[in-house]
Amino acid sequence: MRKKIVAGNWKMNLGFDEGQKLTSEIVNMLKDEQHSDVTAILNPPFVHLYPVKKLIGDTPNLFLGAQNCSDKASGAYTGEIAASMLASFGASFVILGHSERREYFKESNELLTEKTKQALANGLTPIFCCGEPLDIREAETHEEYVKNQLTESLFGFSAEEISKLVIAYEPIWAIGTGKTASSDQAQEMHAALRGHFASKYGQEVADNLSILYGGSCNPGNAKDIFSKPDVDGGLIGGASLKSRDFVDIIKSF
Ligand code: 3PY
Repeated sequence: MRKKIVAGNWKMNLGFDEGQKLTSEIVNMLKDEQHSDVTAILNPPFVHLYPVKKLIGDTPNLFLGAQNCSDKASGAYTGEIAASMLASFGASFVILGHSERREYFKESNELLTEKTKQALANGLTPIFCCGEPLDIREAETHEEYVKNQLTESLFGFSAEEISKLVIAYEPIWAIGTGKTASSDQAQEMHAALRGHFASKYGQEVADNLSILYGGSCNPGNAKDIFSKPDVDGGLIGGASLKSRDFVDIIKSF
């Protein structure tokens, strides 16, 4: 049985007090309200990691993640944060290859291989993002495009390493635009990507891989999207900044 996961990506939002308030509200709601066996993850900006971790405490099924890590282990790389540091501050997950990092910070498939190595070497679970821009979707070459992202970044890893990943499919045209892929479009891509992993690593590895959908996922559409057999949860942008919305999404399974 693969894990059901809802990960909140705060992106570059919230000051200290706002981050503390949001986390406390989520922790309290999750303690008070029954929710199923969903792994929930908060991925705040780096400066929030430690104080957010303190508030999460021993809340069942609630974990901490970062939004990025360095491709280097340590040393003279001003401004960078190493995967080992994230682990030592209590993170269990790290988002890698979000389309905003690919686009604005020119992160390549090759660089993302190195970041994935660092994350795995330090016991972090990468939430590895992939997804196509609008022109590729319109040209109907999205399946090949996204498979290629995965092949180039990940297919040098062993089956054991791949089993430690979480994949997030985020069509770029649905990120922060309010447009969502329909649940059928999401299912079609998730099934194709799972098939891609199966072709390289075998059906069992592919069947155990959690593949999340991301892109304007909200309490209104989560139930429909999560009902699809190959969708194992969501990577949530804007709606993860509102405690009620985020917890309602967790409860959408
Ligand atoms: C979005 O939903 O906008 C995201 O980018 C989630 O990572």
